[in-house]
Amino acid sequence: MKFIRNAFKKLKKNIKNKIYTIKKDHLIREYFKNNVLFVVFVAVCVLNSTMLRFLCMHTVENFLSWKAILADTIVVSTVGAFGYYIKPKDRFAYYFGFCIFFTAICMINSVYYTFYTSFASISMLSLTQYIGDVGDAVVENVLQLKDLVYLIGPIIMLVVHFKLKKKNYYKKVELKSERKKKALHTLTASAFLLAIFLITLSSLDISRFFKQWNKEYIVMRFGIYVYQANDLVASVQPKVNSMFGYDKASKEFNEYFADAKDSYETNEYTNIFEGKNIIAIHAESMMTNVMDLKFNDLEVTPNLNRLASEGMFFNNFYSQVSVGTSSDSELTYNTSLMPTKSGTAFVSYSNRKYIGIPSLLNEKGYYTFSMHANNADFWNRRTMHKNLGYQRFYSKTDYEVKKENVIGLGLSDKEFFKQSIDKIEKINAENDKWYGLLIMLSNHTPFSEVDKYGEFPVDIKETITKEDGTTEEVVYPYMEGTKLGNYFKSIHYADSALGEFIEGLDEKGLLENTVIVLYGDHDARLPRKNYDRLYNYDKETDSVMEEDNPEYKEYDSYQYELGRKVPFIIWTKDMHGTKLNFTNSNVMGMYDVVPTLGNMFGFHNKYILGHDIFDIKENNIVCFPNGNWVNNKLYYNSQKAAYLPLTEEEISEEEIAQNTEYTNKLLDVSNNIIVFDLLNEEKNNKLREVGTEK
Ligand code: GP9
Ligand code: MN
Repeated sequence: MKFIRNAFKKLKKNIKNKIYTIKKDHLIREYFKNNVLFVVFVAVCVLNSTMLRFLCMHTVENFLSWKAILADTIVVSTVGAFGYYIKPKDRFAYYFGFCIFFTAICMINSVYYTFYTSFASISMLSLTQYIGDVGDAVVENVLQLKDLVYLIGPIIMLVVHFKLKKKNYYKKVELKSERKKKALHTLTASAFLLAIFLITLSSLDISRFFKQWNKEYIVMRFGIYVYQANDLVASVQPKVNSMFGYDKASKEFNEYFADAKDSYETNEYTNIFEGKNIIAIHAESMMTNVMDLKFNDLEVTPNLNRLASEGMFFNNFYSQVSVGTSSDSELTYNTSLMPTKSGTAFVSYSNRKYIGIPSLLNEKGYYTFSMHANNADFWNRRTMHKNLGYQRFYSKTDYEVKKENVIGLGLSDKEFFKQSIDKIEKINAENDKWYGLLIMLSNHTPFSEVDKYGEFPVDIKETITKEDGTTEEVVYPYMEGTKLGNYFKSIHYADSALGEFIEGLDEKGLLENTVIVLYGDHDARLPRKNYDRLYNYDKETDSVMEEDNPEYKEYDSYQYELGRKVPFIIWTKDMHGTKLNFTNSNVMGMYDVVPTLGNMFGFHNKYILGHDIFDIKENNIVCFPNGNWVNNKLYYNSQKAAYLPLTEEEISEEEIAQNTEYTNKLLDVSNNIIVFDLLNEEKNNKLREVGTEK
């Protein structure tokens, strides 16, 4: 009896489900029937953008990226919703127009990606030479089937259109209120999808979206249409910024540099390296405080330490980066200008005039080049390196990148240096004097590929003698398994790559007439709490000491800021033991590099913000993009309007106020130089002429 009742219940449930499904199917079918144009429009545009991603980026992450599909759907359906305001007879033109527009975006990016392994940017179209390049590229590439595949979207739309026409679909009468209702319903649905999309965004997604340089990531997470809109805003922003305040900016600029001289003050380092080749090493996330560290008596950075002890070592040197990290570091190193207040100079202001070290060396007959085995468009380097004066930029496509040689973002530093030596050897054979910047990559956050860094335990090993006279080795985990510990392993790897590079250069005789210049580009960007365990490890309990422990060393926000120093080293093979072999402890910033090196190599730039360290000596000041500053006497925090004294010396309030004012002025002038393109004499002369005509 019970069995029959159950069977009956089951049957009833099945019928109910069936009816519900039929109803649902019916509803969906009805919706499709009435909105076929909109549905096909959304489907083909989303399909195109999905195809673009799949054909360009062959990573699992990309294939699984439903967020991009969602974002594309939101964009296209929002655009599509407005189509409902149009009468049915004219609606096709609207959808077809936008379909062509979205298809064009996909096709342009598809072509661009083939050539540059990156996605297109509207801002670059303003550079005429870029249009030339892309123009050629399009012509050469036009026959590639994969770029034409997107035409399938408009073709499908046309087929659907003719079918609908036959069925008199466009003759349907739709009341205005009905059309409005449809539009609003569709917009509501898009808004609902948008809410879901926003909830799922991670902080990394958001930060990369605003920083805008990691184009592949943005396309992978936000889809090509959002990427292109974001890119449009980024391209327009600098124009808006530079529309107002030119006169004031230009006046302040002229006042600021009114007394600037056409040559540096001479000192004992003037022209000491004139005519020598230069290899500058941009050491990713290399920090000075690591140089003092040892684990089980082994130095974390033995090679860096050797260079520092044999050459000129500036151990109180700061990088002055903002959100543009590596690129900001390159900007300041090359031009002595500070990062911009909004956006980044490399991405948002790449069409401004810059006076870079390479262009100054070009004038002196040097051949100049840069090398970085990453995608050339990262941080917009392809454009900016040319702008700074590098005659040749060797990027990822110039290197052989085998899968087994990849660490983190790309080719491992060891392999990068190895392959670079061959290129430098050739350059050396073909050129009289040369200057190259080599940008390292492996020691990059999140420092998680520990198995690739090689053996370097960051634990504490102790040998204990027991009562019976036998010995035993005890291991305390210490920094093992921590983020900072992994950073030490990573930096140890980078250091050993550096060692191999120097050795390799020497073997080829490339160090004979060459000066090595090395700078850390910025700190490891690890939160302050990571340092607690390093300085306050209690091995007995394998934990961090309590703050009330008398041995507890507080690593406060000032210690953290001071700890962000990066190494700056100038080294030659034969410097050791000479009067050029010393450590300079005066505070120094990345913006002091141009004048300091300029004095040694004999190149000069009038529009610099830093000083020759051998000229300004202990009176130097390093300003940071956030308004903080540091000199030999104190570190000043502008947000808190508080400071940490660094010496016993009395400091007057007046002196602090003066330095703060100096910092603000310097940041303003620097920002104006970039935003208003004030180094572009031709442009400024024209503007001045227009001004006087008025
Ligand atoms: C990218 C590399 C890292 O090519 O230089 O940049 P970062 O994340 O350090 O700014
Ligand atoms: Mn960096």
